[in-house]
Amino acid sequence: MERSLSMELVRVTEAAAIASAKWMGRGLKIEADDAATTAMRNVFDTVPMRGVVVIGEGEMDEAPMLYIGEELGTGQGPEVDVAVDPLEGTNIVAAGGWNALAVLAIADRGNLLNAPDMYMDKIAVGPEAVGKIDINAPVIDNLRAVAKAKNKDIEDVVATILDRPRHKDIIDQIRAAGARIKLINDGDVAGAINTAFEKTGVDILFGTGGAPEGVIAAVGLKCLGGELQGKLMPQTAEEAERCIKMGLDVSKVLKMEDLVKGDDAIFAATGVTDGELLRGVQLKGGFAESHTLVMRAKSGTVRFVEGRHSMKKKPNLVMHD
Ligand code: VTB
Ligand code: MG
Ligand code: MG
Repeated sequence: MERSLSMELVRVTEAAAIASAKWMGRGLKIEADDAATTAMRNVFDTVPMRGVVVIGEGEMDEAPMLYIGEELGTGQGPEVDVAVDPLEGTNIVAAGGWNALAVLAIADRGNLLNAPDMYMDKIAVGPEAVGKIDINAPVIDNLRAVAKAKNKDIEDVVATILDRPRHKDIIDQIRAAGARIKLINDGDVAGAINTAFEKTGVDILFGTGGAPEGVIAAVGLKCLGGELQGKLMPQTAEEAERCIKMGLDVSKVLKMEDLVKGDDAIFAATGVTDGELLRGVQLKGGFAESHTLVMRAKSGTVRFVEGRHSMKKKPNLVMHD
């Protein structure tokens, strides 16, 4: 995989973020999602790669673009698997909340887990606590492990978790252990990635979110030397059947190597709304500013790219109706 692909992929998430940011706070999550998806799709066509979507917006008959199996790129260059979430946090943008991202990940062909669109139980940490967590262990053991790895008291640890009734039990256990919590309304990709950055103040992610988001976050954490463990959580007999058909054993813990094989992988995320790690898109009139995190697992390079986009020269970036 060419390293110059990283910069090409920044252009992809930037376009998606800018297009969806104009919908911030307007209460229209479908419009925000469509804008991100269309913009992402358009820029992908200019990227020199032979990509196939393995995690996308749905099956061919349910999504007009970025569907699973869709080919992306110019048709020249490396053969890669592509995982996209053009707008990770449609509700966040609709409400003008925190941590919405335009995000994607690529890896050598065949190396990304083709995660079905269902729930995944997750636990994620940054590099200090790698090898010290276990999704099957009690919550308090994982909190203790992270505290020790980061040279903190358990009372100093901040766990992040989606604010959902299904998480009551985990939340109670975190509280009983004396650790602190950052409840998030949506966006557990950002939640997972944030655990690898000191400045976010987040140490560990717990809880059940989307399985596709789990794979994307795992690529990000691979680039950062962090760790995510997941367990597929089929909710219906049909979903359980789907796992069996795909050869996925739901009793098995999915480790980093199961989620993304090898280390030839790239992760890119542009902030749509402001977050602890990335600022959201700023629309300044004549130009837009974007903030992107782009990383390559092979080299371990982590870059923050600030973009300034001229609306005069590239009016298509933000199409006001
Ligand atoms: C999850 C989570 C995402 O939506 O998919 C969530 O992984 C949906 O969960 O980050 P619920 O069914 O509980 O609403 C996000 O938060 C945003 O796409
Ligand atoms: Mg999405
Ligand atoms: Mg999502």
